[in-house]
Amino acid sequence: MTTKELYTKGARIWVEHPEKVWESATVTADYRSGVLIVKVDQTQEIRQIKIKDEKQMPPLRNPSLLIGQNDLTSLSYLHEPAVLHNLKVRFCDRNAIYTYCGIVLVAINPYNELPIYGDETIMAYRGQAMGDLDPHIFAVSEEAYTKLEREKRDQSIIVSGESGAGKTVSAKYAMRYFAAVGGNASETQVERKVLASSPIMEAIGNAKTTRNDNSSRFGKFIEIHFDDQYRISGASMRTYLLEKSRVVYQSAGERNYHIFYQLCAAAMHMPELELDHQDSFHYLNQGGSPDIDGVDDLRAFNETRTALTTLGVTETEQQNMFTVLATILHLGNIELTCEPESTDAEEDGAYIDQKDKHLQKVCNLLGISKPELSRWLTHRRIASAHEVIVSRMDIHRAAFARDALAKRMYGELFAWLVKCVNRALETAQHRSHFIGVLDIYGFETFEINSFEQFCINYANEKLQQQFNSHVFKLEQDEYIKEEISWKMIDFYDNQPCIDLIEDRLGVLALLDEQCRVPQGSDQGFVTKLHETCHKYPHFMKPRFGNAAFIIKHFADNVEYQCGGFLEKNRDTVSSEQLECIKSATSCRLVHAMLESERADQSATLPPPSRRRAPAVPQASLTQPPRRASGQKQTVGAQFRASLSALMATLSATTPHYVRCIKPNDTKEPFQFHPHRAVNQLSGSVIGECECDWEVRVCANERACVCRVQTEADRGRAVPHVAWGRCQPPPPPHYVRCIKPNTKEPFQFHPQRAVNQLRACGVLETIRISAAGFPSRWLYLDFFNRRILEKHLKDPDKYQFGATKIFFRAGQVAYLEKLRADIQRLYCVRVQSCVRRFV
Ligand code: AD9
Ligand code: MG
Repeated sequence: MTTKELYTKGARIWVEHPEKVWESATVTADYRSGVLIVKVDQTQEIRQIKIKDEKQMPPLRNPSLLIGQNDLTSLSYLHEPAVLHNLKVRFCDRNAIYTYCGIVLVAINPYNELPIYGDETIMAYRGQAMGDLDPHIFAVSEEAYTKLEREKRDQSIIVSGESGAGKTVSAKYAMRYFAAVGGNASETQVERKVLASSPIMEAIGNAKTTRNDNSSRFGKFIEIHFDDQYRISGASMRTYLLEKSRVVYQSAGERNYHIFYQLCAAAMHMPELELDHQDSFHYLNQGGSPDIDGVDDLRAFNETRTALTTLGVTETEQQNMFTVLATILHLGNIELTCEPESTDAEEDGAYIDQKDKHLQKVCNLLGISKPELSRWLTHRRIASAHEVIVSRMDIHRAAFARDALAKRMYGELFAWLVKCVNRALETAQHRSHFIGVLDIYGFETFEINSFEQFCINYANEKLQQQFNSHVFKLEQDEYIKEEISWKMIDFYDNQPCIDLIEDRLGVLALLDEQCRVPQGSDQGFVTKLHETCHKYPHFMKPRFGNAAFIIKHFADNVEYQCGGFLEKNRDTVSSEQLECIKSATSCRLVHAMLESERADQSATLPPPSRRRAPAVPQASLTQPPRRASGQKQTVGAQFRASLSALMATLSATTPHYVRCIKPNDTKEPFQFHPHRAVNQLSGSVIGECECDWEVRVCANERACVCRVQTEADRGRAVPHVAWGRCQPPPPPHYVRCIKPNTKEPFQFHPQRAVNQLRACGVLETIRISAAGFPSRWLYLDFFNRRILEKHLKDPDKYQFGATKIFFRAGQVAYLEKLRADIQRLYCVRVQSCVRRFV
């Protein structure tokens, strides 16, 4: 079909809108070269759209018949507005939070408890092929489990999305599924331990942020091991990039890690820790928002303890752990002043009052010397080739050094706990396969982006590369299997962007080099970048200023401010302070935690041959591996090594992707009726639910959604939407009782959603699909419905495969339109016959 034939009067299209992103419009006059006249459906505004290039005509709308499908790739026109509209219809009108996009499961956060995760739902999905039932995280988990059995190949579920989009919740449901189907009828020890690892990791690695009350501040990859009988035999976990800065600083409205507040809530039960109310600690009160709605920290503390006990962390180990946490809090309260104790002291700089009660408490808790700790909190030692100088630090440097010590202690405690969890999960039982679940931070871009965003976006760049090549390969495998001729489809390859980061003279290498030179500085680093990296197509210098650099990532261009890059990459702490802490006599854990520690010598420049960090497989960022020279690896180098180990693991598995989308920033739930949503297996009519809202099953007895729009609708005919209209009703039937909140309209912000869809590669999947033959029909389905050659004149628009017919984008919509036109004509004729007859 030519452009002129497609854009005739009455054609339905999408036009851009600043807030809604896209809005629907109708062509009002047949298209003539250069101008398209349309009427916007909602406002009735007439617009003239100038067409410079006919390849960039406004996107066409799909026939209504195709809207609301379970799988976005079954849309005939595959483009951004079609994806957005379909997701919106499903989410807002049908409250369906899950939608497939080819091999990806798109999950939109409902911000409310839904009755779709019970054991009966797990059993309903057990043994069902993907596509037989509504899209669900359990369907993806089932697919992974079945493939593990059938193909005897390791599997992975990769969950991504921005903060608060629902990654951790999705990962937990996937693990719950495996625990249910891979365990015995009653949970055995191993499954209980796997599930108990979540509250522990959340206590020490999650915190309240402005975006999520339970935000994970680290990435994790959990492998669930299965034996020959496909029963869970153990598990293991790797963690990535814990946000340590939170231990000493929180922005307004945010909190430190949950465990600190839990500990303070339980302070009266542990007087030996000499703790106080949470608000009295500098490390806990900076955000000014110490509570979380609906969370009782004392109760959470007891849950953490129970989970620790389940995982075999002994009472003594737990006590030691709390001692270290209390030490960190007291350390943060030690007051540094510029006032010398005696008036005759001449030195300027930082002092600590020897009667400072928090200094005393730290020393009591650990059993360390007070003069020694006080000395090294205010002095530093500088070793040169000829002499060793000990000098008093200024107050800023002293506070910085103290905070660095607190961060290091917390980081080491975190790493130690991960080891404990692994010790408990890695059983001696036989392990033949695993399913890995990756819950990792999605692409981030803020007003000010720093080293953390750089690392996160680097990780996403690697994951996206793996995703693109996998989708692309699957697509082409299908063409080969169906024996249709195909041409190479080009897809966006991130390698040039990864090169910019990883090359011998790339961002990471230049950063490491700058960390090693004696006069290295953030500014020196960025200047070197501007000089060296301008040749990379993915590198840009900002238009204004010299303190930043821009990387053109697959999802967006991100400007990184260089301030703090060196310090964060070095992550150093005073070796004298560390030695002092290690001399602890009353807390054995400190030794276990710091056993890998050695003095930091970051100011020394290693010989050139050793400048490149060797890859450390399986390295976790929370443990500081060292180079052969004994020098600590930089954070960037460790992250790079742990990412490449992760990629190697993932590429040996069959991946499954879950992309979580955050529908709004205000955490508005859709008001699912909390106490009565019936999950019924028989499919018969439900009647009324407790809340008096009507619940019905559609006349055709398919699973349905019954919605009550407003209070006034009660008792009247309820609009309902049948699920899976084009497919036979799936057993079992689900009925969702939904009471939309009339005061708070369902919140789906298209602008926010579309950015996330772009960032998490859903639109790239669509693009790869659309470049090939996105529509496929089984011959049987197609039979009787189409007469191909007659209507599709161009043979490039379709191909006959072994079992399916493959269509280019838009062809099914075109055939549907012809069919609808013929039906309309037929109806008109019948009506006129009837009229004549009457
Ligand atoms: V972060 O990057 O760790 O800050 P996540 O992990 O993406 O983030 P999380 O899973 O913690 O987000 O979800 C945030 C909140 O959304 C949860 O605490 C729930 O209140 C809510 N949520 C997410 N998914 C669901 C769901 N399937 N059903 C109900 C959900 N609520
Ligand atoms: Mg999370």
